[in-house]
Amino acid sequence: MSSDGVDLNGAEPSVHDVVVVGAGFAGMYMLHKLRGLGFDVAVVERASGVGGTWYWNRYPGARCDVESMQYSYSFDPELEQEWEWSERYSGQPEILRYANHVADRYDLRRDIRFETTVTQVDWDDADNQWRLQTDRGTYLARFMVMATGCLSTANVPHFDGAETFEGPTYHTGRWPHEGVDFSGLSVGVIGTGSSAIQAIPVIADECLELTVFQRTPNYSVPARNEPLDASDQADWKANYRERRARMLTQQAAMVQRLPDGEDLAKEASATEFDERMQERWDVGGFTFYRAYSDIGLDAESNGRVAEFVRGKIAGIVDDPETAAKLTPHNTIACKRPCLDTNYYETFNLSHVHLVDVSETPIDRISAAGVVVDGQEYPVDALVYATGFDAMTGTLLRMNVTGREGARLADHWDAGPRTYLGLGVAGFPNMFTVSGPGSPSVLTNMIPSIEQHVDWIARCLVDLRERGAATIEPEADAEAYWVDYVNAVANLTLFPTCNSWYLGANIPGKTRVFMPLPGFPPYVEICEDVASDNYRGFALA
Ligand code: N01
Repeated sequence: MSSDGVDLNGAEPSVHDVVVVGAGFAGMYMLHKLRGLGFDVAVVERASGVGGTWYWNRYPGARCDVESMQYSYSFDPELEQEWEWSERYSGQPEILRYANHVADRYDLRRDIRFETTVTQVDWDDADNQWRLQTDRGTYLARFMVMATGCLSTANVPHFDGAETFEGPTYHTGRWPHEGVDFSGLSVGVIGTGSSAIQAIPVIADECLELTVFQRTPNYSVPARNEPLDASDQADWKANYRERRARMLTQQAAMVQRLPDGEDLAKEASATEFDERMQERWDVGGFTFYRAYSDIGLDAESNGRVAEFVRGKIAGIVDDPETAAKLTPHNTIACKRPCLDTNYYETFNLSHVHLVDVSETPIDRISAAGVVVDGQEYPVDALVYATGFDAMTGTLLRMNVTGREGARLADHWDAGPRTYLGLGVAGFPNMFTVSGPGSPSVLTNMIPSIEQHVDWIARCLVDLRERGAATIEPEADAEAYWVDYVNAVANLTLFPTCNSWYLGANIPGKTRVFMPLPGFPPYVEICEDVASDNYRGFALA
């Protein structure tokens, strides 16, 4: 775009009240909500379809760890009633079908520009509007909503020689749409996070040989996925309003199959502790981590739970040496907890091999495989299950500049700074859905998204009614919020190990705990801020 407003691509810029970046669950609901309130909204999306995370993450075994009846929109009771889920936890194809159903049902596609990548985003101080340059033209809008997801920029670590590998390589977060056939192949998987833990048993079923390169062993708890019982589904549907309301009172915005334990793990007798943990191991899912109130807070209690899982690994994995390699010794659940279907069991299969790269990192990738400690492990195909540049990666890659040309990348040089995870000082009229500093990835994402979208929509209506042109966080409010998020995180065990929550998986990324633990108090603060004349925001 030149200074006289002519689009350098030759076309007139597309002008809207609001431009939304991303057509995942956040962008779709934002569009629907704002459209209903009379705003002119355009959504830009780099993919060729809706669904965000579920559009990209098509790796074998991809499945949501949040139960289907809770991992769905609540904004329309008719939608809730008409959609049928088939399993306790939905697989990626079913969630993507749901996203497409929502897009069709609310006629969302007519305002989404697919296959459009944002390349530069600038605030125009003179006109009080955002200019988004994309590879397919320019957009002008007074407001901009970043619905770009928390885990949307793949992390592909650098390995010497990677370009010389002669077989195909895949990243779990950019899986080919046509699928991959591993039958008869020797496959290597790098990484043992949530994605790998889901993918490894499924790939192992299909391939000839599987070699897993593990840098840090991970705790995983059985998901216990199963077909969704029709009466369970009917029960949820009959009680959706009460259950949705209860979800919002939970730390992670989801209700568990068993009630949260209110007592302390370190005070439980050995028998009582084992019985309770075993019951939760058998029930499956995140309820395991809610057995006692102090698992995420107290090192001694956490250690007892970790030891319980270590015992399970020793019991499941036949070969003691492999079991020892698979056994983690760090804090349990300070990395994102994993759920699995036969993960540890998979290492009992004779064609599945585990290579520990914790002490001796991967040297390089050769034409024929992966080289560790001078030994080449031949593979025909290589899967990078190496995660994402979480929470900030996508936002920073869009080259956002705010007031007086200040760069978001500079403002976030020492870690992301936001107010409420919703806005950034010096970047007026820019909202981030599930931005750093909000509970986001520590919760069931869909209720978190709905809470943000509803808050932003209410804010835009309030601004319209008051005739205000801009809203932006005050620097003091932002500084207070950054300190608050750090203080809350430091009350927990989260900062005690290297996780992507801290940015520790990306070389050179500043180590700061990015999400805010605790959904209900956060929602209350957001409500309070809005009701108190958007306390901490400057309106002009
Ligand atoms: O990524 P990760 P993910 N050499 O960052 C390893 C969500 N999710 O895609 O631990 C060797 O967790 C790295 O090792 P280390 C969920 O929020 C949800 O699995 O850093 N290894 C680690 O083992 C999840 O947390 C669902 O030492 C290297 C792995 O790669 C998030 O997405 C399903 C390496 C990366 O694990 C990300 O999960 C899947 C290197 N140079 C994902 N670099 C559901 O809801 C990295 N690694 C179901």
